[in-house]
Amino acid sequence: MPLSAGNTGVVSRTGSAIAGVAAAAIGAAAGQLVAAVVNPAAAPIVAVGAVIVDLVPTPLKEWAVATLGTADKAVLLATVVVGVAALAAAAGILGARRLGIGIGILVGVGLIGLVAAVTRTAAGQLDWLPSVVGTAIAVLLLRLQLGWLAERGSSAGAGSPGIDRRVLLTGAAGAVAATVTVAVAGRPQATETSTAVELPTPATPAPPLPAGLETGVQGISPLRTPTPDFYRIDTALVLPRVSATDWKLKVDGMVAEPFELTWDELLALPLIERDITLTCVSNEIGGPYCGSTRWTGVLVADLLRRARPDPAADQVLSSSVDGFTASTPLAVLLDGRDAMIAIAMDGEPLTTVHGFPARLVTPGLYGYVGATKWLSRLKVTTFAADQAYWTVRGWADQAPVKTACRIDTPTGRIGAGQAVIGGVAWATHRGIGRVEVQIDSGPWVTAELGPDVGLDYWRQWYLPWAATGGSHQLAARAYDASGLPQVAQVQGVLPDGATGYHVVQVTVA
Ligand SMILES: Nc1nc2c(c(=O)[nH]1)N[C@H]1C(S)=C(S)[C@@H](COP(=O)(O)O)O[C@H]1N2
Ligand SMILES: [Mo]
Repeated sequence: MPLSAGNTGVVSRTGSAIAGVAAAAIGAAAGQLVAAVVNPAAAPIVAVGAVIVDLVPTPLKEWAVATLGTADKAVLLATVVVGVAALAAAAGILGARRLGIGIGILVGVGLIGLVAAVTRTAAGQLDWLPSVVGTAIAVLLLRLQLGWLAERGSSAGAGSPGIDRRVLLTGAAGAVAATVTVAVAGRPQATETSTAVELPTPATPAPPLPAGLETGVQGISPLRTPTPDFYRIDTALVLPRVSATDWKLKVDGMVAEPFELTWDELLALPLIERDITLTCVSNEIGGPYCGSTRWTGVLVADLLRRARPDPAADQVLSSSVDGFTASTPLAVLLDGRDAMIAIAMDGEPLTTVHGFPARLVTPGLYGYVGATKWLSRLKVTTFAADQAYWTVRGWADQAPVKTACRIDTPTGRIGAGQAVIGGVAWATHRGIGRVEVQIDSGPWVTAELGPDVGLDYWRQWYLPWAATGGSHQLAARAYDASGLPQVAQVQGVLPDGATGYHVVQVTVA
């Protein structure tokens, strides 16, 4: 069997392309398999995707979040897969003329995966292995198949060479490998529950949550967001797996007494339980990236006081095991609010997607400056010395949550007659004082507010409406507890959160 495909008769272009793609697909699947053992984040395709996540310019990223929502990760991975497939097809076609070129392309692709994997912040010692194994297998398979095609080409002479059956079989194997890989890599991770950990009873429990308006107002956001429905935003293509027993929190930087805490030491500290609304700065007016729940954890201020920050410090840079960082003003963490290292949501240990085993939650700040998941370190520092993941990418250093109001219901088409307009409003850490609704160009009418769960929690609201036939425009706006109205002027999410009123169109039949 000729090992070089050079200069041997007619070789089908389709066959060579299939050979290239099949070689890459099986190689990538092998890489994925090795990564499953070594480190899931080191799978070549995933690692390249992660590098792209870090490199995409902020406006493009914003566009992706706004248009694709949380499907942005799947679309990104699909794009990487299509890109690799195109290069692999080229490797097959060019490799049929000169094997070295085909091999060169595959090795180049493998190298990109390898560099992407080993340069991740949280890279492990063996993170090069999945790419190396995958590339080696892809190269061997390409050589083998191009050999088969050349054999067939030379025996067929100048006629139609057809495609060698062995290549078709390899192609089918490649298709299966790719399908299984994509299915396994893309399986929903959001529903996974964390490994069982015991949570002690909080030293200061929260009072029982009052009944929300959801029992009476259909379509309104429930007072407490069920954890499976809680929005998820992060840069992680593969969820960090942190075991509570291995977990450690380092508190250091500009402090007199740096220290480390283990999981057991954390749980031995006084635990607080608080109802807090968390919002993403990428939430457009009326958007879904806002959730409210009961958090259990340890006050960050307790830990900072123990470490004794240098008076010159003005920032706490929190880090995640996956390399994500957030910069929180030190003054905010020490001003008496309930910023905490949270270990539970709605009475249950954090789920993996929400940061198991421990994360930061800072009431009143958008998530990117105060809600680091899979938390591993609090470094006391200055804004002059350190920037965080999103602040180097154009987002603001100071990002208090803006007063906002969302209309949850009605939407689209409704029947004429008695209806209820309802939604939620938040001015986290300032509290909601009033919500007003405007129907068409009528006067602004004050809505009824739902139960008060505190300054850090959103407020449900509703207004009965006798809906008449035709098309109507509904608008809503909120005031914080001090009487300040939300900003009317329409502004996008960059650099510190969107403003403007939520306006919806409804058709009444
Ligand atoms: N490790 C890590 N933590 C993170 C992020 C991230 O990308 N990585 N994103 C932050 C952002 S932008 C938000 S809005 C919140 C969202 O928290 P959730 O996914 O639990 O709702 O997490 C924050 N913590
Ligand atoms: Mo966010």
